[in-house]
Amino acid sequence: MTATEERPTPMGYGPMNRKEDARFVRGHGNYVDDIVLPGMLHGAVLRSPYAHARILSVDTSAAQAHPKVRAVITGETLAGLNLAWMPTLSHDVQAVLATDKVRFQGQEVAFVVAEDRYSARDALELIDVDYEPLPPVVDARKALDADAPVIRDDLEGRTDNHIFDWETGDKAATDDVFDRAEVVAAQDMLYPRVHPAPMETCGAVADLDKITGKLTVYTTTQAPHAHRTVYAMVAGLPEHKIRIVSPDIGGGFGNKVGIYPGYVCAIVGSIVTGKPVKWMEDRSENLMSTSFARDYHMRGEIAATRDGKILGLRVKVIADHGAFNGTAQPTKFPAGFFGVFTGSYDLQAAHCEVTGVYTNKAPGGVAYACSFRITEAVYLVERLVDVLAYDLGVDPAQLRMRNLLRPEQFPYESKTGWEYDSGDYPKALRLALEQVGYEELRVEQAAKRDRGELMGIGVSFFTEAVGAGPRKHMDILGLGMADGAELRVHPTGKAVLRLSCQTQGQGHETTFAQIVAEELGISPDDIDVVHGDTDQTPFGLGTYGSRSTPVSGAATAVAARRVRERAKLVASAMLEVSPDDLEWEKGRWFVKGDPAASKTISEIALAAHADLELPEGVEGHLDAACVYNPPNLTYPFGAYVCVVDVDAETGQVKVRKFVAVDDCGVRINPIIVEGQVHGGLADGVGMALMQVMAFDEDGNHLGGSFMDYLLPTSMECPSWELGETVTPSPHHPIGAKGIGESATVGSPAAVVNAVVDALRPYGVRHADMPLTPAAVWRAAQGDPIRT
Ligand code: MCN
Ligand code: CUM
Repeated sequence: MTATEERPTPMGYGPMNRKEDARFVRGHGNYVDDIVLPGMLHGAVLRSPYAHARILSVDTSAAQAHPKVRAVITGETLAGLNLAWMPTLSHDVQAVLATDKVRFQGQEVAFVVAEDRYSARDALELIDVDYEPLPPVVDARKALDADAPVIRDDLEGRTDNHIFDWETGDKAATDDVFDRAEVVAAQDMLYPRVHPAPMETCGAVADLDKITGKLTVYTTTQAPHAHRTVYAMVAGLPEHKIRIVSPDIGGGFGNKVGIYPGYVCAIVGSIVTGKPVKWMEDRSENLMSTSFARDYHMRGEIAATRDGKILGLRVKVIADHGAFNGTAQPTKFPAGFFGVFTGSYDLQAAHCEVTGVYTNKAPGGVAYACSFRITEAVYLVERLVDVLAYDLGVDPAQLRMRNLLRPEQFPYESKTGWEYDSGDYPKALRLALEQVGYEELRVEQAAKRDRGELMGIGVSFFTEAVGAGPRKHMDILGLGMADGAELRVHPTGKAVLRLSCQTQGQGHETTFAQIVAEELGISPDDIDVVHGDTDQTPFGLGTYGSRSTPVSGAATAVAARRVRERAKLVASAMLEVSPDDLEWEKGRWFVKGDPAASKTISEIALAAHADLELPEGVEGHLDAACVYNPPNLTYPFGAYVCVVDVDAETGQVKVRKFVAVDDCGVRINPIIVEGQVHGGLADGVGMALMQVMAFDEDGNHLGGSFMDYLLPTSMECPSWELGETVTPSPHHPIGAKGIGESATVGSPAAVVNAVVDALRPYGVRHADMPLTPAAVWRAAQGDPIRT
């Protein structure tokens, strides 16, 4: 299926070209940097050249004297307004502009507002900051050493770099399983620091209207309502005086969940100058200072019987959170949803401990299509299963097949307390193995090994957990994770749907219209989806953790069903029969046994606004709304197989073939689902083979451009081969599960497993990402762990 084919609009689910593409492919997208307001000024951020240094003085006089500069804001200015520090999404604080120390290279130190962007940048050079360099903490594994410099001496009583200890599972039961196990395999592994690198960098245009007192912020955000509430709480402004608009933001990938200092500076800049202020970071600023992902140092152990029955998992993690704990995840989950590390397997016991530490690096950790750290969890367990297969000398696909949860075990409560809603795992794995031609590939591999050629086959199986989440378990900064949808049906039968979630490229304008179409029989072309503007949409926590379909999609379906029920009452008045005598068929209510006696949804919509005598208690109009509080997460899953060829001389890896079988329950729009999977698979190849945010021992950031931090292109990607199974979610109104992060979560392990499999003739059992040619070559020399 290709997205460019001409095709009719389906009246509901099915392949449909994206409505938003009409403007995107014509260059008519409206990104934050496209916003131009009358009299708008431009801001630029001065950043720290040091990873760790005391600020002795900041002299802004020369910058202030620049003829085009309108304001220079420092940490001291902000401290006067009580805005030098802001709360993070993880109940820590982060410096907006540094006052006492800088704590990572690229940290925000001062903000210049000028008449144009160039002058703002030029004036940064005129600011004189006197720094006293301090020794930095770069290696998370040394952050808790007794002699490690204390990064967060701003926090009262702080004498070390410890953030949190978190554990899950049953330690005693797990230790017992390990004590009794015939086989235990252990492996240290690093999921390196990587970056989501969306197409549009982060930025904001802030506009305070001094007459009305209303602040409008056009900004790159995945969660407009959450941002508004945070600004309201921090600035003490009432929410109705703040409007957050998130237009076509050019990709998010988790990079645009939190609030960055630059946004706050743009707002303060507008307050100080009385003019709109635009701040857009450049690519280096984005890579150096905004939410990174992963950075988990993991030690995993897997216990099994000699004949390959997996019994237990034991895990210890050091989590590098950077200089401020700015990770975006539900409050009770300091390690995100890493607790699903037991993966897709039936085992007896599991236990995990995660210790979070501060280092002199940018804050973040939860981004890049991670489903709140399920990327790390899946990578860990899928590498461990392969390590176990290696030690036992068995086929990794068969080992998985033997241990996968069976369909009759669902709903399944995992050993760490997650209730998997539905699945048929063996079916998905069987399909993937058939589709890729697994047996034949193993024969080909054996023949190649005989000839000294390196070919590898990597399998991964993943269970995702998306759609956060039940309000009683999940909140962000105390805000429960429910989302609203409002559906208004106009008199002519066209509709407008207002959503709290926010698309960043996932095609919500199309798929959410399709949900309404499926429920009401109004063409998706006639349904306008409005999102990304707090003045126009109901409250909700936004788009991340692939929660839009599981939460807002459910809200949409429920609201549409409420419209349908209202329509039924109006139709009964129109047809002069009891509502009980009516039956629904997509697009119309008809009289049972007399299908010709019917009213279409648009006839009903008109009547609902007309002078028809309505039954007692029926108000007229067909509008309805829903606030959806999900009863559980949804659990998409999938089976991936990757085939690589490795050049023994150069260490270069070529991904030759990749089969991905995904199950996201009912698919609303298969083209969009496939597009999401394609993107995620490319992410996986990127992380497995090319990407890392590296630092030198002084904490200098070594990945500040796309020359150093590599994005995968079509050259590195094979022609993806997709398959599907459909296991509806039993608790979701339309049986859909999320898909936005599945492939990013599931694919890195498949690629790494394939490369390690290729290197088997060298006795390689594990090698850390990214498997660059140099790393592959080193692994073949017996040096597999990146240090
Ligand atoms: N969909 C569908 N049928 C399903 C499930 C989903 O047709 N059974 C459709 C949805 O309706 C939606 C899309 O697939 O149009 C993705 O849906 P969903 O899985 O609900 O994910 P979200 O919309 O919440 O998107 C968030 C997710 C995340 S968290 C990251 S990170 C990521 C991802 O989406 N960022 C992206 N994919 C991205 N794709 C693009 N182009 N840009 C990003 O920034
Ligand atoms: Cu973890 S990236 Mo997405 O959840 O926005």
